[in-house]
Amino acid sequence: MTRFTTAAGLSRRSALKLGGIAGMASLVTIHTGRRSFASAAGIYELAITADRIIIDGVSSKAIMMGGTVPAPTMRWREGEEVVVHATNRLDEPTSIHWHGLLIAGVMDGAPGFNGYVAIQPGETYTYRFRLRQSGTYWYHSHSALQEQAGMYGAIVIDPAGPEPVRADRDYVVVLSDHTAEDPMRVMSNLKGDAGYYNQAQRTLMDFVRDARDSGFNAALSDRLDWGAMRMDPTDLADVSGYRFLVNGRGPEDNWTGLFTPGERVRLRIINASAMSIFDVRIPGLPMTVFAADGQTVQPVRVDEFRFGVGETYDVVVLPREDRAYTILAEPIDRTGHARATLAPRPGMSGPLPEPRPRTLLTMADMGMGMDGMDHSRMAMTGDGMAGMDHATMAMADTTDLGRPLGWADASTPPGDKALDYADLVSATVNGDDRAPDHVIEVQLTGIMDRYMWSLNGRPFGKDQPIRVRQGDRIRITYVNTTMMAHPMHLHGMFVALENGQGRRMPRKHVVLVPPGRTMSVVLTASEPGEWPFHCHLLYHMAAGMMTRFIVDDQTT
Ligand SMILES: [Cu+2]
Repeated sequence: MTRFTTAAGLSRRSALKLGGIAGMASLVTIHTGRRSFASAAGIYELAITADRIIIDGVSSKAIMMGGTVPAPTMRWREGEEVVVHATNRLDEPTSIHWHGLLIAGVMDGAPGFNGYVAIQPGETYTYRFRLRQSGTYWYHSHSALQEQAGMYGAIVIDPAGPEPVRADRDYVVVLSDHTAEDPMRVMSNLKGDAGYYNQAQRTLMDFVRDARDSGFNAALSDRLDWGAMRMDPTDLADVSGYRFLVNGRGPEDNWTGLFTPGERVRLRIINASAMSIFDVRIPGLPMTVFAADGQTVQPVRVDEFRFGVGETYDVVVLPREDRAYTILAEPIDRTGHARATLAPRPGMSGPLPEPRPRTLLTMADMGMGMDGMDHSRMAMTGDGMAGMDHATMAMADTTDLGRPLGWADASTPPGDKALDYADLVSATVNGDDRAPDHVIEVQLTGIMDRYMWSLNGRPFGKDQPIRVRQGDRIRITYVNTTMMAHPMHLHGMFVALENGQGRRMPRKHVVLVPPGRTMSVVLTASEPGEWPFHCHLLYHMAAGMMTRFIVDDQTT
């Protein structure tokens, strides 16, 4: 019997070798005696267990699929039929959702939707589906807060035809956030006091400094505005105290992917965190993005990108030097970092850049900017600012305080290129280019201090499901009325992001909608069913930021 280590971190060659072993042997397994994960010719046995993991030398509780965090990488081939027997060894119901896969509703794995029922303790559920796509995806629990506790893993589907890019190495890079706290406890802390984890609240000293820099009235007015909305201008993320992981390893564990200088290295970067929006870069190594959410896009060379929970990017990098490079992912609230290394030999580590500053959100992030062109809160400070040149003030404010202003400001150095949604151009022409029959406005709503999150003001359970007919062409317009970004995820179908790319709009399963902004997507309602439609920030979804997207079957 062959020991199976998670394929996250295997070079393409080893993965291929492993695939060969899996093909010959009837079974590969880990955790001898426990059989948490086993596979034989397209049939997988996956046990869900409560266990402990060690991160940076510290042990904490976890919920696992297949005995590891992240769960074993599923390496499949387009066109293949896959069978997964998932056995619940927890003392609570569980589920596995195949994020981004185009499969029948009952196989999608979201309890309460499409006739799928959660897997009860001791039970086994058999998933069976044929793969009609290729690319990088992931899978995770859709029950309670189990995803936060470690129930996530990568899916790699090799195309039936040629790969979009050639690569000598192929690594999965699963980013996640880990808390030693019980996720249910985190939720109750948030419910009790939504600012519980906000350790960077603006203080009286900030006020005094603002008053010194921009005048007492301006500072006071700004302060009053924020107070009136009962929000805090640093609320970029609402849970902190996280340790950020790459392939289940902490920054000190330093997951390492090996390369030989001059090789082309493919990284399948997955944001599998519960709550963290990351800025990702590899200092000294530009990345060529060629797939977004598993879908091939025209190559775009970037120095960094920001991505929301649930999104994936495939990039290729060409490390030429005989040295270690650091893969760095900083959450936007800058409460830490995930770090991994690409190196020619094991045991190396690259330079670790200084942490970037935390940005200060602005009134524009509340959708109250002037003409949508000025990201500075100075533009909205009211009476004290009458008659002043707002643009000048904004500039002065930014440079004087030396602090990034506005959600979009990732502190990207001048001359560096950060990926923008507008850069994503589908490699193939969109199949359906009909104008939308219906426009559905979805307001992203919340009352931060009570930790109530909802869509169109209605939390899940009191929601008004969205109902369309199969074949309909739909535009969804997201209106984010909150000061947080929400990664919006529709199950069952891809949406095309209206990013100005005409018939080459990128197809996505998650769209990150910035605070205070409006964004739209179009889709063809091709898959009948009752699909979950929700914010992919786990605690937002749990608090009610979800609804049903019902596609009525027109064939019956
Ligand atoms: Cu949200």
